Amino acid sequence: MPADYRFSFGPWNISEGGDPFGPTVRPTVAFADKLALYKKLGFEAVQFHDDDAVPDIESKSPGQIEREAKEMKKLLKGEGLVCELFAPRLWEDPRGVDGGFTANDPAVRKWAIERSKKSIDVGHALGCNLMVLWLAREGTYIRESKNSIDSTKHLLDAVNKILDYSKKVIIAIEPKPNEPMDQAYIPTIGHALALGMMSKDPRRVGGLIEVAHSLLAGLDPSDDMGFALAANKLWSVHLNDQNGLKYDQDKSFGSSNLRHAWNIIRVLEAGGYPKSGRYIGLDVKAMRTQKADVAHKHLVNSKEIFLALVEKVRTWDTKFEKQCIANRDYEELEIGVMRHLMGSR
Ligand code: GLO
Ligand code: MG
Repeated sequence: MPADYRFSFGPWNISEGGDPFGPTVRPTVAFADKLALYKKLGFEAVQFHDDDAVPDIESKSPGQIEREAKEMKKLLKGEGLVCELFAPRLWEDPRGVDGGFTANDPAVRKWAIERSKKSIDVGHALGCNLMVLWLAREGTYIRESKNSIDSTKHLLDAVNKILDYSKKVIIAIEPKPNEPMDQAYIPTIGHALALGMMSKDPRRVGGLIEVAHSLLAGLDPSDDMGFALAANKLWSVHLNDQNGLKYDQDKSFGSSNLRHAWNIIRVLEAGGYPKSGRYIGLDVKAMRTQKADVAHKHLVNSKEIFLALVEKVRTWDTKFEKQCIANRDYEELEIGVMRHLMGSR
């Protein structure tokens, strides 16, 4: 088994199974019990929402936030874990109903930036500098409700204020084209990196690419990752899968698109991702049908598929590939890939 990748997931990936059409179907797993599962399942790092680390963060003073985050760091240490990244969960607060950074109400925009600063305090107390901005509600249900020029400027302003607040923080923007909004303002990695380039410190803004989000945008996730790797901006990934253009499914990695998954690993290997020390993050959901005692299989299964495909990439006959390319015989190349993946020859 290739040992040079490190894996992480977020506590929200062990969930109660509720969906928009039905209530929860599994009991809540206490945060401490989730932490205890990480190492057992073969994961080394935790992805945090700010209020995973400090519940009810809005009602707490800066001193209390820091104390609680430091307590969480001790818990992590006790489990032999680290914090990979942290994210401000703006989308659950009633004030963020129509977005935070791009809200029409200036008081809400101010709140979103203040909340992001609290997140940074939490992240730093957890010993982490990598902040993820998944811009959940920064978009529109109908185009007429906001102005895309102003919204882009508001997003830029937020990024700049975050960069000003901490000289240590680095931001990975996680693009997604839709859901919960009809249209998001930062739908692709191209938009995310362009926003970073417009910021006051482009060196500190990069991206996190989620497979399902690229697929929902009609793009190839491995090419998206290649684009970010070429710019040295792939700072984390959310591996999962998606069966076509529908709601965001967060299926186990490789379970719908094995060929996509193989190409993702090819590009991560070619781009030196394992050597960068960055994590392979998962963002996967258990099926709602899964019983509570086996509602973590999607995590280990995703990791198993990932590692099996690393093996496949590393045992791929690159001489054969070069020869096919030289002959411009892509039919031969394709059947070679399929045989290798199927183990049929
Ligand atoms: C939802 C996103 C979400 C984020 C997470 C980190 O579609 O993928 O899960 O990755 O909240 O900010
Ligand atoms: Mg994600």
